[in-house]
Formats: sequence, structure tokens, C-alpha cells
Amino acid sequence: AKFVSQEVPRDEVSILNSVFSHLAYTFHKNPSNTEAMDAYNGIAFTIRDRLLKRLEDTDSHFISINAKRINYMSMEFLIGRTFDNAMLALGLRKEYSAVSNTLGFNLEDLIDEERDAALGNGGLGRLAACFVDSMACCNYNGWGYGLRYRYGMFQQQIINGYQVEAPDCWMDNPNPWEFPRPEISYKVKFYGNIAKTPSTSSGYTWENAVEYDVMAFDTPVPAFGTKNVGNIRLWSCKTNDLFDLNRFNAGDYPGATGNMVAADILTYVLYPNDNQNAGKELRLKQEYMFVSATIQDIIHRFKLTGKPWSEFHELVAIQLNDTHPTLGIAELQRILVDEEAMSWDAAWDIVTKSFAFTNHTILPEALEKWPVPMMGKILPRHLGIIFDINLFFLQHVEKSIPSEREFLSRISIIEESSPQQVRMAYLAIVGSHRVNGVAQIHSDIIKATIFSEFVKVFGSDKFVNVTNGVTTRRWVNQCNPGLSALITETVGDESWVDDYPKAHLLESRVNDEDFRKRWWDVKQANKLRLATYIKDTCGITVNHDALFDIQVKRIHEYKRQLMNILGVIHRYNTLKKMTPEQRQDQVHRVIIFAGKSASGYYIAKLIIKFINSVADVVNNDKDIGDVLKVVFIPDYCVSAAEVIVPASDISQHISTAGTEASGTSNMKFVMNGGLILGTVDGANVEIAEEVGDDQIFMFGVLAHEVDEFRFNLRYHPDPLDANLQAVYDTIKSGVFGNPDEFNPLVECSHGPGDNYLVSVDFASYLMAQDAVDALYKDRESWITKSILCGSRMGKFTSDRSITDYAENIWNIEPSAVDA
Ligand code: 26W
Repeated sequence: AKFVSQEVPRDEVSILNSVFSHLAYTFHKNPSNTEAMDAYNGIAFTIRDRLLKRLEDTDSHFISINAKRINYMSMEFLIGRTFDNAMLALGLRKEYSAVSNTLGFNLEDLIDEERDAALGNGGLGRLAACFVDSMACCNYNGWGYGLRYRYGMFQQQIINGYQVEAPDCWMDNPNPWEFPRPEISYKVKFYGNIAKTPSTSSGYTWENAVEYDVMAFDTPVPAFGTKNVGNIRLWSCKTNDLFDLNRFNAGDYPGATGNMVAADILTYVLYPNDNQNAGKELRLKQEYMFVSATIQDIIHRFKLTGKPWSEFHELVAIQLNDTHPTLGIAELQRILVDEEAMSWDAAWDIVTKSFAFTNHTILPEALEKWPVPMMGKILPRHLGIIFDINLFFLQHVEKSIPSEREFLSRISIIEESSPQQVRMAYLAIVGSHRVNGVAQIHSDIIKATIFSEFVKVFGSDKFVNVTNGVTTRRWVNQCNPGLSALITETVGDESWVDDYPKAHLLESRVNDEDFRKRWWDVKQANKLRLATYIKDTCGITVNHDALFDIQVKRIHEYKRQLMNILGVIHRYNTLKKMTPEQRQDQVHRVIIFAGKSASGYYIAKLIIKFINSVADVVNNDKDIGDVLKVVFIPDYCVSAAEVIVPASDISQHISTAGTEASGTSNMKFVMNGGLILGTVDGANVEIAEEVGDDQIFMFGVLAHEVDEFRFNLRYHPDPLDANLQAVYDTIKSGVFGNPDEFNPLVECSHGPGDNYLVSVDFASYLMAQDAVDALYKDRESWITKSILCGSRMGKFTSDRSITDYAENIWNIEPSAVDA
């Protein structure tokens, strides 16, 4: 008999029996004391059984054919909930719905029992989650590697309009979606010194280091339409070996656990910074612990194949999700030369053929740099290796392109500041065979700006574009059942869920009256669902017949939530000047914000407070009533996005041109029949190409004009736009509270402080908003645009992104496990 050889039964009765069994034997519950949380757990554990079986099969399959594996290294995986996703992937949602009814529960309520796995900040972390989904669905041998943070992204409370952070204790509940793997553990070292020794091929060893044990937890990734299952392997510190027996025996109990605490702290908390590098020692340790365990695991699995090192890159692809795992380059080189007796050049050849690097931002404050003294203290051997990598690199450059010292110091991995700094992006470029940006405009910009010198050194072909995408499993099929039913009916079956370009068939129904009505009704139902969510979370009543205008994303100056709320004040001023009859004639709007700010980001936090202060005034103004409502939904997260995204009429993606690398929620909103109000930035550009320029609302200066406008604001400012001046006057009048408090926002949205060109784009932004109102009044044209946009989004599935990576970077073919 083969271990778990049979697919676990799929009929309702068998499922119910296994749920009873888990309730009784895993959770010590019987039908009379089963609460919603228990029911969720009991059911989830039966799904876990099914996923485990598929994970085993997938792993054996890929091992048996010696398949190349993608190792997607990311410090963040913003997974969200798994329950609903897994039921849909297994094709058992109906059965489970019946089973929960039998238990006396509504499946929708059980779904709400699950806490999000929020092991990420924003775009980069959510992209990683979409990518593992797509790797699995497209039958690639792909694993995610990351960290199992004890506390994920903080929970955001809004108190008196201010953001207050609370810890995200997501592990307080049992987690059905992970499998502890205590047998898979590695030693990770810190500190110590390097010694010269003839016993290694490099002549160096790393001595007197402090050792930690790091252990694996596997999280299977349910895949739709295939029996393949993916995996995210997350590392956590093991503390048992760190118990100090001497101190314990001497009665010093707290002292005996001191090292355990230190080890635990390593994976305690996700740094809640998005696009902002804090440069903290603990973060460097997290990065190294993650990288070291992952590289050791990759090598371990490679050795099981029995293949020679020269074939390593034919079996292993390693993708760096931004620079956060870049130490992996130095770690693999170190293991090969210090422990595997390999020559420097042979090792370096293996490293550069295996690694590839994705850049996700050009904001200077986000680029990772580590002070040389800090790295030398924590990772002395790696620092030595990085200096050697740099030396050989600069020597190569000097030989191939005779250059001045200036050029060499500009491309040096080591920045000659005091103290010196290791530029992680440069190390990633030098150690990788491909570097990619995440949307065409972004890939063009990095080649022309921050990495332009490297294009000269390595040639243009090393730098490629892979436009981001999102998984249609979660972001259409799961979050929008109404729309999914319409697409399924149009396509004839569910094949569009993993073949999204098929959604283009919707376009053939654009003139079908009945279809158009249902399209509209689906949107209205989703708006009603969001209105209920808003009532529950904010206590504000909104009318779902109004236009829903949504901006949800991390709060950041470059994303310009400030411009949005200044525009809201302009709208408020305009409405106030009207007669009641004129007002009722205007398009009614609900302006919805959500998003977290980094805890130390003063201006972003002030923007949150400001939005809430404006909302208070507008929402309580009797003159205004339902014509305008402003809402800030607290604690934006993946599961909130699943309610918010399907409910937009318009969503705003209004970053200063050139600053948003891609954006991915823009794709989700349009797939769900929302229109876009956006700047010529990131993936907005390609969305416009696909759906048609005239389908979406674009405004604002272009990326190549930004520098000149910044310069002008500083030295030759134009007079201030009259509407913006009027908005400032309203703020200064004190209607929204003490104007002094909000003065920093006035100062950073015009004149020399206006880094993100709010004042420059304000007039064209208001015009674009007027165009939105005008179109919304013409309901039939609006519906047409909405259907056309929704049907033309085939490009933006992450299945396409992953196929691009597979073909252009990883050189890997898919393979399905036996059905
Ligand atoms: C070291 C601090 C830090 C933390 C996170 C620096 C930078 C980051 C991320 C790279 C920020 C991020 O999430 N970038 C976003 O990546 C998305 C996926 O490619 C893009 O769609 C967004 O435009 C980009 O801002």
C-alpha cells in the first residue's frame, strides 16, 4: 500500500464524516458544542488533508523527472485568507456549503472566521502570493521561500481620526494551512570572525559565530484546474538548543532563556515599511537568516539529485523579489568556495547563472544599503566576499571599457560614503543573469536612470521587462461570484479562470440589453455588499446608487492620496455654493479611502488624520446629505480588498508619473468592471493600451517632464491654481479643525515643498474628475466602457507574467502531475 495514495473522497457524506472526525479528534468538539470557529477549523482540516495529498504527489512527480525548480525568494507573502480559495481550487465549494449547512452554519460566516495571513506590506508581498498561485496553476515546479513572522502587518485602528497600530496576533488561532517540518532545519550563523586557513579552497573560514537553528513550515498553495499544488516554505527560529543549562541549574531561569528570546525575536515581526528602508540591524539579521536557510535547503535538494555542480543552474532558478534576499548571492558563493572546495570563478559562474533580480521601485529612500561596519560585525565572511565580488567586477569593467575613476566609483557595489555602504541593488545586478522591472514604463526608466551605468557595462539584453499580473482565481472568480457567473455563461464553462484572455468573449455581448442590465446589477450588488461593510466597520451609511470612487493602497506621498482629498474639498466647496436643486442634480459620490501608513511616516499619518477630519465635516453637513460622502475604511488588508475591489465605479491610481513601478490593484479593479482615473504611470499605461486610450481617464504630466516641473516649482514657480488656493483657504478657515495641524500638508502640496507635483497636476486632475461625472450621467455609455474594459484585461493575469518569467528568465517548462 502506498502512503496516502488515494485522492481523498469528494462526496458530501465522506466530507461530512471527515469533518466530524476532525472535530472530535483534532479539536475535542462534538456537534452540541461546535461554534463557528470550531466548524471553520474542522472543515478547514479536511481541506488540509486534501492539499497535503496533492503536495506529496506534486513533489514526488517533480523529483521523479528531475524538474528544474523555481525558488521565488521573498521577504513578504501577503496571502490573505486560504479557505474559500482552497474550496474553489478543489472544486468542492458546493459540497462544503452543504456540509456547513448540515453543521448549522452558513459557509459565508465560516469564511469570515479566518484571519488573514498578512506577511507582507503591500504590492510586492501580494505579487509574490499571486505568483506562487500562478506557478502552481500553470504546473511549474515553483516554490516560494520566505519568513514565518510571529506578527504580520499591524492591525490599523482609527481613533479620533488617527492611525493607531495594534499587533497582528494571527498565530493565536490554530493555522490549518501550515505544516511544521521540524525535520527540515538548518544552522544559521552570525557574528564571529574570519580566519585564514589552508584547509579550504578559498583560504578562509568563519569562526566563533553564534549559531541559531532555523526550521521550515510548509504552506501548500491550492491550485485551480490542476492536481499540482504549490508550496511556500517559511522559516522560523527554533529556540530549544539555546536553553542555557548552566544558568538553569543555578536557578537563573530568566537568564537561561535569554538566548531563546534573542532567537525568537528574529522572526517576531514584519517590518511595516513599504518603500522606505530603515537600515535596522535586526532587519539585516532577518534577511540573512532567511537567505541562509533557503540557500542551504536549495543545495540540500540539489544534492539529492546526484547531479554535478556544473548542472546546478539547469535544475535551480532563484528569483530575488527586490533586493531584500540579495545576500543569497554572497551566501551561495561562500558555501561553494568555503565549504564545497570550488574555485572562485567556477562558483561565480554557477551563482550568476542561477540568480535573477526583480526591481520594484526607484524611490531613492527605498533602495537598500547596509553600512559596511554593521555588515562586517554580523556577517564578516559575507562582507569579505562582497568586497571580492566588487573587486573582480571593477577590474572587469576597467579592462573591457577603459573608464575614469568617477565611473568606477559610480558603479561600485561599495558606496564611498562615511561609513561606507553596501548597495544591495548593485550586488543583485552584478550577481544575476537577468534584471527586470515590473511594467514597461518602469523597466524603461530603470535602464535610463538608476541602472543606466550597468546597461553600459553588461549590455542592454540583461535588462528585461516582465509586466506584473494578478491571479484571476482570487481577484475575479473568488471575490466576485456575480461577475464570474456572467463570464462562465458567456465563455460556456469555467476555463476562463485559468485562461483569462477568454474573457474577451464578453465584448461580443456589449450590445445585448439583457446582458448589460445584468452587468450593471452585478456591480450594484457588489456596491451594496461594500455599503454594508462600510456600515459595519465605520458606522457610516452610504447610498449604493451613488458613484463609488475608490483609492485603496499604502498611504504614501508619491501615491498622492493628498491630491485626492484636496479634490474632495474642492468638490465640497463647489457643492456648497449651489442651490439645493442644483446640488441634487449633481452626480452623487461616495469617496472611499483605505490604507496603512508606515508607523514612523509622519506625513502619511497626517494625511490619514486629514482625510478623517474632512470626512467628519462633509458627512455631517446637512446641505450636502447624500450628494457627497467620504469614508476611510480602517485596516485595509487582502480580505477587505476582496469586498472593496468588486464595488468600484472608479478607482484612482494617481501617482506622480514615473514613481509607481506598476501597481497591481489597478488591474484588479478593471477586471471587475471598474473604470480607472489615473496618471501615465506604471501599469496604467499598458492597461490603456489594452482597453483603448479613450476608455479610461488619464491626466497629468508625463514622467520625462517631472524633473523640469520640480525645478520650476523651486526656482520659477507659476502662480497657484485658483481652485487649489480656494481649497487652502477652506483649510485655513478652520472648518476641518486646527489649521496649524494640517499646515505641513499645505506646504508639501505646492511651491518648493511639492515634491510629488500635486499643485502641477491639480487642474488636470479636476478636469478628469469632471469627465468622470459627465460620463456617469450617461449610464449607457458608462456600461459600454465598463464591459469593454473588463473584457480586454487578458494580458494582466499573473499566469501571463509567470509564463514570461519561465520563458525569458528561468528557462523552464511546465509539467502536470498524473491526473
Ligand atoms: C526595505 C524597505 C522596502 C520594503 C518594501 C523597500 C521596498 C519595498 C517594496 C519593493 C515596495 C513595493 O511593494 N513596491 C511595489 O511593488 C509592486 C509589485 O511589483 C508594484 O506594483 C508597486 O508599484 C511597487 O510600489
